[in-house]
Amino acid sequence: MDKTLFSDGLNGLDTKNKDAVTLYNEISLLAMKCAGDISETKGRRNAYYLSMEFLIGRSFYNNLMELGVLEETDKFLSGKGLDIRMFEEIEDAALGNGGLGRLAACFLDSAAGLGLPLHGYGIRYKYGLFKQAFKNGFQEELPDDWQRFGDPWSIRREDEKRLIEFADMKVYAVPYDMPVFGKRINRLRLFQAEGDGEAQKISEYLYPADDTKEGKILRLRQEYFFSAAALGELTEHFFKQYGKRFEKFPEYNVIQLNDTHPVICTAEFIRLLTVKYKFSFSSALDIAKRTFNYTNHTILPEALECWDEEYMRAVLPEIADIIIRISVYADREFQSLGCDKEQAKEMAIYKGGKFYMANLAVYIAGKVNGVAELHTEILKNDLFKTVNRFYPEKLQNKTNGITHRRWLELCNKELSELLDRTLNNNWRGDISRLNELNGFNGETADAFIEVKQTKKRQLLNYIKDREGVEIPENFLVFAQVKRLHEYKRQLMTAFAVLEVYYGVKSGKYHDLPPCAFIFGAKSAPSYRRAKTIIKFINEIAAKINSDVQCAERLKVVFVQNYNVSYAEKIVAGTDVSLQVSTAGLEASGTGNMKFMMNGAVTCGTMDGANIEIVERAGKENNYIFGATVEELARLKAEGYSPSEYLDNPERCKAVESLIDGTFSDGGTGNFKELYESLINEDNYFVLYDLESYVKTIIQVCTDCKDKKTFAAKQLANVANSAFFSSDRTIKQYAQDIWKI
Ligand code: 26W
Repeated sequence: MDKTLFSDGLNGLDTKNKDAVTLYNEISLLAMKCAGDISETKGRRNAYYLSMEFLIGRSFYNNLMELGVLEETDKFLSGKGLDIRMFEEIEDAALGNGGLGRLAACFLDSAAGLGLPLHGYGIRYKYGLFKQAFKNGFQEELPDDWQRFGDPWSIRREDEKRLIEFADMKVYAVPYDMPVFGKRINRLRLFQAEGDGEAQKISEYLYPADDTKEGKILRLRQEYFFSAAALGELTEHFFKQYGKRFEKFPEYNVIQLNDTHPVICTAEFIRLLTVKYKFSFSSALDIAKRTFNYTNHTILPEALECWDEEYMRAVLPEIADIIIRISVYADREFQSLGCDKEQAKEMAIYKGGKFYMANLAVYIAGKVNGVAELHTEILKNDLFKTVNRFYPEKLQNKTNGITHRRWLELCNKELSELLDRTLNNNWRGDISRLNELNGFNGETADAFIEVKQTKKRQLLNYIKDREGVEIPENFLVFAQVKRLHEYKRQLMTAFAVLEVYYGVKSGKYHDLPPCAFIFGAKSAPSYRRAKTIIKFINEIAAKINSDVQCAERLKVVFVQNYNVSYAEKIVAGTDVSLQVSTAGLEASGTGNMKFMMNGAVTCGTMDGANIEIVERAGKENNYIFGATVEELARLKAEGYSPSEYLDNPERCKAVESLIDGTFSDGGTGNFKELYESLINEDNYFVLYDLESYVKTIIQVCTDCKDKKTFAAKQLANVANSAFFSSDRTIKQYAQDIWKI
């Protein structure tokens, strides 16, 4: 980074009567010019992260921070009477849905920060995840035209475009390079589809509505489009440098498949080696097995992809044939290992006219990892138990992490500066040194309380501006922010809040300190129950916030268009992080780690990474409740009848509020449908865990009255959060899987 060139350029900037967008582009382009090129990659092994989603968020502040010029830019602008926060109107690049996509972005940031060569390959969607607005409490989806203000942080590489062929169309994959700044500069290469009519649709929308045949086919095209483009260029670059000796390809390239979405590229790789470079099928297969690794992110059956052969043949007949050939090889291999028919069937890649992409991934991948200890145990003992039996060296854990640059240094400058003063060490360069905060003293706790109050004030002011809901800053702030899905149990929180509300009104919780519940979540457009839960929570918020009897006691707000930038404010200003998924269903969670690093205690179930968070920060510094995986297994075996758990009047009143006319679902009948799903199924054990959830919330409120003791709990979470930096995760991938 040529800082002199940047300073000269910055000070030479004429800011008079220029709007935020113009200044945004001028400063960003100046930074891009001064940053220099992608770091050298030749002559050594590079890792490549193939993902359908990269939830980058807003690049401006993060990139200027990484380039070491954020402070200077801030000062320059305020010197001109301008506020650097004016760029908050610039859209996030929301090229992802949630956890899996944000993890990919954190990984690229950490690899660059650590000076490791990890590059991303993905799709440059014209429209990212929809913008959410509420209308009468219902979610509305609006197009997210994230490039509206330009995209100064990408460079179009017209000369490197490549033709991707389907049976029924050809399309150009045009690369756009986003540099990833850190100790070295890595590259996120996103492909844009260009060609006639239908072709450019391939990169138009993230996650096309997959509840139609066209949607499914389009999704399949997307998966092949970007991953074939990636493999096309990686094999071509290798050939140019090392000729046909592709048995050496794995020495220079290691490829991580982020879930099953890019797994089709393993077949494309074999197609290239056999058709273009004339390798035998078996040697191409062998090289593939030494190149690819696979990360699983969910055990939910509906998220494990499988493709109808009919769909695959319609657009990629050669690939279909190759996958079938791989399946034959795999089956033969299973037999040679002594698998019985049943076991071979369980691992089969192609059966019954369907392609099981997770089985293809697990067969080809040298290493397969889960994303938290519990998740990996479930993979080993359940989802992939037969694979684990016959390929014991394949499965391993890599607990997720989050980049502490964005999720602490950038979003919480005040806490970062407190850590600078208190630790007086290079924690920013080596995050593991956060643990020297353990054994902190009283004055640190006081300073921390100060910082937490500042961040809460900023957050509540932001919410007041954006949502029109006023929350006094003496309120204890709970937050549950994540994708809306039944297994994450936002509905259980809604009932718990209602029980607290009824308890405040009845006087049962007369000495409860004032508390606020912040929700943030988007529902998939086609997910009816999730949208109903959003409406229900908005109804509850409207009722509680307008009840004068509770004005100084209880507030609820559902923030609109929750995204990465909103998350940066919420994780910093929140006291209590709600992580209440049904045990065994949240593979890891990563929001939980962001809250922990910013000094929130976790109120949660023993699920995903919550278990490791509590292990490291101490059970006594967090609030654990709810059934464990083992308990739920027993309950399922015995038989679970949800209505048995409506024995308590407040609980009953809270749940019945869905159908007793307390709230309106706009005449859709959705509240009744939701109620019946609870009474008859309750697949996520909401009614089972609700009692202990309410008890735990009350316990948190009781404890927070002793400010010092509560602050000590929060600080203990900060002090023990280094493990959850993605720097640690990336170091483990680099050592155990990528060998870079
Ligand atoms: C059907 C709901 C659903 C849809 C998509 C579940 C999962 C998905 C994705 C395929 C996978 C995903 O986003 N999983 C999330 O990945 C995060 C990063 O590893 C984890 O922290 C989350 O626990 C996991 O749900």
